[in-house]
Amino acid sequence: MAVLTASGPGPLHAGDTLNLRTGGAESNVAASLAGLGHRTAWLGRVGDDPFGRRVLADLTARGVSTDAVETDPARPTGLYVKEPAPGGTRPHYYRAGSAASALGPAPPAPELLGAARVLHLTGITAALSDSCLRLLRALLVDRAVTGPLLSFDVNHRAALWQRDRERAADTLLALARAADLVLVGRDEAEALWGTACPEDIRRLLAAVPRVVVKDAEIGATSFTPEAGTTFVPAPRVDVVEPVGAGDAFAAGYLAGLLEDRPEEARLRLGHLAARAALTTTDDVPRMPPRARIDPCLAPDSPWST
Ligand code: KDG
Repeated sequence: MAVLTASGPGPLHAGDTLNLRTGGAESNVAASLAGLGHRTAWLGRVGDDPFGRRVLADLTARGVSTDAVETDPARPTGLYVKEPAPGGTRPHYYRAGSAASALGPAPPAPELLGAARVLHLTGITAALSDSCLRLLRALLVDRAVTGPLLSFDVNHRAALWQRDRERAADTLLALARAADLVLVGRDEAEALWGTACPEDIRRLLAAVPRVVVKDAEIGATSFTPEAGTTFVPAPRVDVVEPVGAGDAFAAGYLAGLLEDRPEEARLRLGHLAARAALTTTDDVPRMPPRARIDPCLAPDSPWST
């Protein structure tokens, strides 16, 4: 989707200038993973319009394959506007009836996934339309594609669920429980399911083999079959804007997983990628070069080189 970000502080109605960028949780993850040196593709839909062309150009420039993206001549590219708000930003969505909302319900053809090792999905897509939700159910619950590890970031966006917390909670829990890897914020687990303790969240997700619970500036806890429980505190960072940090964390963690690194290094890579996102108003940060971050992946190593 396209993102318009106010270029200064203060409410949108009082401003003059908006910066045009690209956002959207799944494509953010793909772009950051590409920035960390991995081969990625985004399977999405855009309109045949300037915003759609910009999204495709930005993702291509970041090294993400957009070969499988569909351009819809009849629907516009999804758009959201970020308004500065106390303690963060307030999103204004213009995506009802967007090209992306017409994704699904049929799963992607197997050849589009090729030999992908990870398929990353998020709860945002589930909230976009009935066909999107059916697509996510087909992929996660019915396992319509076999091969890739199914990674699911809960990514609860209350505004996209018309603030119907109960529907969001039930739907997102059922999807999460069907995934191979779940990433979830402690705050969103509390808001959705009334469960804030990482061990309780892990129990709630029942049979999911890999669970990562993120707790903002405190740190992240993972539960995996190989390493059991692993906690890595977050590095200190002067936050410019939090939007996109969760996606960057997911990209870092997935990079560590794809590189078969020890669990602590996966979480560290997640934190380092998230730190890059926290220091920019863009939803997708530029990833620091691997030569700078790889020395920080060993246990107890400093967070900067
Ligand atoms: O995680 C960042 C995303 O939330 C942002 O880029 C846009 O997908 C988006 C959304 O719906 O909020």
